[in-house]
Amino acid sequence: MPETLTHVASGKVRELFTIDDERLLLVASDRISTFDVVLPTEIPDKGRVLTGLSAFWFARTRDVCANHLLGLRADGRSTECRRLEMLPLECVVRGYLAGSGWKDYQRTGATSGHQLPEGLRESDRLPEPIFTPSTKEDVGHDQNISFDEMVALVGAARFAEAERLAIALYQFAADYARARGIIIADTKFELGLDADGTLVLADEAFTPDSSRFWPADEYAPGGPQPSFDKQFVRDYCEALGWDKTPPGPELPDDVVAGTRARYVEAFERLTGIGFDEYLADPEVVSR
Ligand code: Q0Z
Repeated sequence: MPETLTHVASGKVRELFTIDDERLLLVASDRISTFDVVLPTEIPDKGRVLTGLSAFWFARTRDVCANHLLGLRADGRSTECRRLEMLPLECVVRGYLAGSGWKDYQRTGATSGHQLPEGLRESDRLPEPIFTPSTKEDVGHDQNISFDEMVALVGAARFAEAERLAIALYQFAADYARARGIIIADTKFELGLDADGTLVLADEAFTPDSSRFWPADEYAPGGPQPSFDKQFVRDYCEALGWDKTPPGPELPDDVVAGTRARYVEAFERLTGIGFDEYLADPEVVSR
């Protein structure tokens, strides 16, 4: 009998449905965004790559932090997960100086209350990873928030626990990826509370959509780094002279094929599992 699911939320490239009171279905599409705009052309299998990678990390980090994953569906892009009470913040961890962290540092020498050493260059590795949570904004960019604002939102004990978990998760994934030629410069994820009040890793984890993935063999601090996954798309868009306002441009076949290959390469390098094996049986990443 076909299931009827209630749609509860749409992200730029994902959809969320209710299965029942306890369970949600998270579905990753093949849509791609660049410069914050979703493009009209899809990247085949992108949603499967991201779903498989997330499930892989959930399995590998389960001793670091509990997670929401109940199971993967045979389509490889749908995750059944526990419904949690989500914390009202995005957990961001930065191991390298990029994006808004770099912008803040140039202006103030600090980011989100973390005073940083002088003389750092764009994309430099930080002395240690830092927790720089942000608010969830319905429209526009998430806003960085101070320590005091965070504590007001979730309380001091929860904040401390979220920070400890977030740093431990990042350390694990960044070390793992670095040994496989990928720098995870920073990452964003969501934590929720289960009925027992335990903090649980939810949503997606350490995918190229939720993190900056850089090819380690091209790492050259002192400027921006190429994106492991989206560089062909960005280069194409820059060469077009598109003004980065919607609608975005259609992508030509070679850019689509090259980008798909980069996603599959990230999956295979990180998991050590062939992507065709994943397509045949998505649960291979969870074992
Ligand atoms: C995640 C999101 C969207 C995809 C709510 N396990 C959970 N329990 C309760 N809530 C969530 C989760 Cl993952 C939850 N999001 C973010 C929105 C598509 C993910 F539209 N929102």
